Amino acid sequence: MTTLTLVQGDITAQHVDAIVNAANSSLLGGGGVDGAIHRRGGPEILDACRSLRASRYGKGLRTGQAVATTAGRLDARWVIHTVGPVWSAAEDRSGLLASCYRESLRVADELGARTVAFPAISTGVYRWPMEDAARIAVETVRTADTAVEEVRFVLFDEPAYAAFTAQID
Ligand code: AR6
Repeated sequence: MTTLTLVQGDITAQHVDAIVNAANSSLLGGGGVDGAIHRRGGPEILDACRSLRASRYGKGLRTGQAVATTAGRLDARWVIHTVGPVWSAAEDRSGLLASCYRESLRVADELGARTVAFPAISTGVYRWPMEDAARIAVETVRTADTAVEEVRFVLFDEPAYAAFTAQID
């Protein structure tokens, strides 16, 4: 049984086995939660991402996929980088958003991570509406076949926290 917990705050301050990053396919950093993770985690994470680009991910990480690196100076053992879909009103990309959560948990299982913190993937720069993103996130984690014991959603602001709370209650 996986326990779902909700926290309002900064994901880079969490003490967990793995912190999930809402990255982009370049794996070379960006703004939002990605920028915060690299800033607080230090250059070791970017070095590891560059190595991945030079080896297995020459063309970048595809949307909906996930890959792990060191967590550098963060209070975690790993960062799991995943690439959320950009919101589209014209096309249903919810399968790709669900895949981010499922693939991140699959990678967490491979690593032996027991506690995993997720941000609200795709809800910032990628503009996914928060209520819908919260529904997909909670549904996917609830139905995932994983040995992870705690999934912690770390929501940056009150509207995000409220949207996730509405899905859990
Ligand atoms: N802790 C927790 N949540 C945060 C934090 C934080 N420190 N900072 C922001 N958020 P975003 P995306 C929330 O834009 O939409 C990057 O440039 C934020 O309020 O970080 O998946 C990447 O490199 C929002 O609810 O990720 C990509 O290019 C959520 O995290 C692109 O943005 C996700 O917002 C990915 O866009």
